Amino acid sequence: MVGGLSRAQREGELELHYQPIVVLATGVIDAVEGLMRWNHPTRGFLTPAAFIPIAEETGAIVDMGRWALQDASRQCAGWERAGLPLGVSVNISAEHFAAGTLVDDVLGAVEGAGIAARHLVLELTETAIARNFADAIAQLTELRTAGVRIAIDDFGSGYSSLGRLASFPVDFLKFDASLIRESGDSRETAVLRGIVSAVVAIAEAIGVSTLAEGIETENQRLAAMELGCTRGQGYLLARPQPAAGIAELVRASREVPGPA
Ligand code: G
Ligand code: MN
Repeated sequence: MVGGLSRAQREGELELHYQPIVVLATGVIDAVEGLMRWNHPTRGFLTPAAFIPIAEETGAIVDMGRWALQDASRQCAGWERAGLPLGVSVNISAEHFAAGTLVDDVLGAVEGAGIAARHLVLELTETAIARNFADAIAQLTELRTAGVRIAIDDFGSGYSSLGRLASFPVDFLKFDASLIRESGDSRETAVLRGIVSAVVAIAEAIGVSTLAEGIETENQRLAAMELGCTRGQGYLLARPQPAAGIAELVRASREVPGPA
């Protein structure tokens, strides 16, 4: 399977699906996140959990990441030509920072597609940049100076250092799905939500926009809004899907409802 990854890429078995990101107050889709799918000849559709860890081990993830940046940028250009300017997020791996090609790969994709750099958002976890923090920050700072925006993915689910966060060039915090789930213990849920709501308020006050991930139920959507998150993402709002269906969803979400 491992050797299959570069072959998969050559033969077009890798595909980016796109999951809408919704402004909670209005329902408007203003961005999408690109998510890799591998349409394997014998094993069917594989989600990232099934192949990303192996791709990271073998280093194939760097080529795949470069391809994802190019595909997402091309799609973004297409949506813009269709009159639907849309932010597009791409997930970046730790290996891509270590490879030393990230800045060139990102700027190459932006220029190749002819999109404004601000349309591209790089999603990374705190863990992904922890290994070589100073070097990763240098790369991210260079990209952000060029206009590319940065999101911290799965925020609050793993090891977080507030000190490091302060030196991080960041535009979006994506709060991990576990933070808006109900825990069995209502006191625990209340305490957690108090903490998240305080962090959301600080983030928004310093110009960092917030998003709640993994919204699956109406209660979770309401919780995300009460916590003050600007945006949401999750199966309740929209599933990841091939690029072809996105324009119609975006258009529908942006239609201003007429008078009743
Ligand atoms: O780590 P990151 O947040 O980039 O992962 C996104 C993953 O979560 C994707 O594989 C996507 O398909 C999945 N996902 C998106 N929305 C939901 C949701 O509402 N519930 C669950 N369980 N998974 C989701
Ligand atoms: Mn992500």
